[in-house]
Amino acid sequence: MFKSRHKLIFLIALLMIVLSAQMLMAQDQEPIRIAIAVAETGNASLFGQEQIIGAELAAAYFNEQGGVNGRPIELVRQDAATDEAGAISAFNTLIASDVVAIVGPTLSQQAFAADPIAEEAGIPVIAPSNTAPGIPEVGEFISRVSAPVTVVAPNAVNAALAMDPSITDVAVFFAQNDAFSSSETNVFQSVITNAGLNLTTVQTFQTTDTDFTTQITNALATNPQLVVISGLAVDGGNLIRQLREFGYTGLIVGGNGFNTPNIFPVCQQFCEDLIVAQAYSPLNPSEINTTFTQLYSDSQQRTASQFSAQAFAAVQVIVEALTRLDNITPIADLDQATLRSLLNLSILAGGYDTPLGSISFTPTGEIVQAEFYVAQVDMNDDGQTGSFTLVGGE
Ligand code: 1QQ
Repeated sequence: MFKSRHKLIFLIALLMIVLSAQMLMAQDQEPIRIAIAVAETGNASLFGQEQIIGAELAAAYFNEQGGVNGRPIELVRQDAATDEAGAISAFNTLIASDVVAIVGPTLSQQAFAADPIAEEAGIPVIAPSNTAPGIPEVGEFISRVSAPVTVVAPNAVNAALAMDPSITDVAVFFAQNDAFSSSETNVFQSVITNAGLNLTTVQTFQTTDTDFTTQITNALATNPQLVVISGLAVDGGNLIRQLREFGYTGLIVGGNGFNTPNIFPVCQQFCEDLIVAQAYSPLNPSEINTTFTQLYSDSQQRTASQFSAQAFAAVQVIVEALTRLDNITPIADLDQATLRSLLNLSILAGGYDTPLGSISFTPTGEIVQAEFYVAQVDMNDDGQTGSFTLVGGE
């Protein structure tokens, strides 16, 4: 008895020494740098803030799990701002640095300008939120974890029609200076006309607009029972608020630009009942999503959201692809160009259990994802906070 207790204490002590030696080794090693180049300034920072949260939660979590075979990862933040110039400049800085891959930029409009530079330089880019058609096709090094509008957007209109089968007349609004909004509206419009509905008007605006009086007056003159909007968070949120202030009481479908709790303070109580299709649900019961939602709500005191989950998934894909590569070819032995290009192949070859569910990539870098959702906004009495409540899954 006495002997076996000593043995136990000895074994525990030994285990503690081994564990702390491993931790010291991991700390000693040069970190592997992964870039996150999203909108930290400008209007798209309403998305970018959520993306930074997701990426940082992933970096902390995977470091706790041992990083890449014991080597820690380090996130390198480079503000890609809200325009093309910001994304190009961030990408150029990162390409010239020692990062192995880039997660970014936030907007498709920026990606079409910056991704060709990364492609030319041979650095893997994982788009965390670019949903316009044609993004992975920019080149071999470009992939995405954000399912395209062609797959996601139809679910929102279908959910609205299921909620109110008497809808016949639909008005559409879209931001014409934004690549994502222009492609999403095409999807919305074909779903509407294919369903035999009457597309009463198509109103255009700019993502920099703040006053939508003309467009709203035009649209309301056609008596729509459903309004479908493709825009970004600030312009879109203001448009919704003004639609309600002008007396519109029918259903509103918003596109991917409304997929952040940061729209709540913009449209305030008028966000209520907004219908949005989502490529993520906090209710997904997988182990990694349970971990992610817990980490998110502990740090943010609110429910995890799509853009954070997608940024988390992007970092996770890179960490797991690096680990797989390292198991075959020690990455410490590779020069930068070889590492970046083998990492890209490893990214595309893998399957990943992420907060978005099980995902993989087509050879061109398009995400393969199984589960999509539709949510409706439920605002709290403060008119500033609220939540996306699931209305249907697919
Ligand atoms: C795109 C989008 C935006 C709404 C991302 C924030 O989907 O630009 O592709």
